Amino acid sequence: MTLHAVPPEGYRILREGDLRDYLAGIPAAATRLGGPPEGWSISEVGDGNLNLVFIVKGASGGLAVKQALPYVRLVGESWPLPLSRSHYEYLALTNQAKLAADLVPAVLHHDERLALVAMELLEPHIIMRKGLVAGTTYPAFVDHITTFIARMLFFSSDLALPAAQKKEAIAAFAGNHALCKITEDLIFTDPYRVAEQNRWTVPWLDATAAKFRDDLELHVAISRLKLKFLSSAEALLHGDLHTGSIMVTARETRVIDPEFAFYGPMGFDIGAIIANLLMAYLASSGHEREPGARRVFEAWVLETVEQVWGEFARKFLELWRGEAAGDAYPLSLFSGEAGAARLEAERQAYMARLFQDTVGFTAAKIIRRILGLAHNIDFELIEDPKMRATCEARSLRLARALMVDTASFTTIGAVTNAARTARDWQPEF
Ligand code: SR1
Ligand code: MG
Repeated sequence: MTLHAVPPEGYRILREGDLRDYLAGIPAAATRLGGPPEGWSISEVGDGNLNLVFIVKGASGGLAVKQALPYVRLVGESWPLPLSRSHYEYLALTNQAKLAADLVPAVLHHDERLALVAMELLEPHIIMRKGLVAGTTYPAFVDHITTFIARMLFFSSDLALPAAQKKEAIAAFAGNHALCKITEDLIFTDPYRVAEQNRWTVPWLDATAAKFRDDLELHVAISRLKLKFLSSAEALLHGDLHTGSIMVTARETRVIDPEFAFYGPMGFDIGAIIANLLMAYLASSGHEREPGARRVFEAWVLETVEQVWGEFARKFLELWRGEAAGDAYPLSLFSGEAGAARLEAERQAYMARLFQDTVGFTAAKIIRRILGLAHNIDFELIEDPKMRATCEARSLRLARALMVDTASFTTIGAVTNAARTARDWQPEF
């Protein structure tokens, strides 16, 4: 198999008519859609930063078709990006389906040459970020997302896999470095220096952005996190696990879009979820119609943050106690009652270290959305720019504390308390 940095022979950007003819020739797709191809409705609905996404509906069912473009959609052809990301997305989806089938979309078809994946159409699911902006709560989310991350991270780690298998798995995703490079630049570097693509809510955040570019404590902290991201191949990550990569209903949760998948530090995925919930919380006052109207939603978000860490840690530890088959922590070194007790203490110490990583990555994921290139609708849809800047400034204040004083946050309750304090803070603009 060849992975292409430039469009290969046979690649073309699909238009709606092309896609109809193409899908008509794929039995699994044509059967799922049903009826004559002329009757299928096809619309391009992609609002993400990188790809085309088509919704196709036929007489008996629907499909979501994702095609990678040879460049970054958000920026245009001046920023080329390998089509091979579609291969890694397919590989990750296949992997996730083995470990958490109910929590990812089912793949019907993959075409390496067209960099295309056809999946089940998730209906009536919506992008979770949109639901959070509207103030909707999702009672099943904690259970689903913590099952997903606990299983994905545990079963791809050295706690579960023999060393040779783990190394083969790292190698299988190692070619996805162009996507990692986006993260290395946009999350771990650009927000802390002058970079052409940075943007923020002007003029209110000008001074804060300048301070962040001069803040050596912050630069040390983000550099340590970047090194961890570059060098710690702990587990197979989703790699972009924000609330725009999660589709929900009141009862269901599906994780989509794993094109940034690679072997990296576990705290990066957990931090992504927590960061995006904290931003939903701190953006919420910018969406309220009258003061206090979203208090119930906000309380739910913070409770969810606490439960995401708590339930993840519980499920991950349960897997470690019951399903460890990897080469890490050989049981022969922990025999007898004393050995078992010492190993259990070590598990708790491991989780404490993972929590510290999670707090740091949480901060990094917040800062990039406010001072970097790619922003999110949690803040962007706040109409009054000064109000938006207020919510963003509160988030930056929280994120700086989480990143620089990470060691003082030893519990998730300390993080949510700091978020509450940040919400009450009034920046002086
Ligand atoms: C240029 S891509 C910008 C962002 O979009 C993706 O969703 C990732 O978060 C990436 O950093
Ligand atoms: Mg995406």
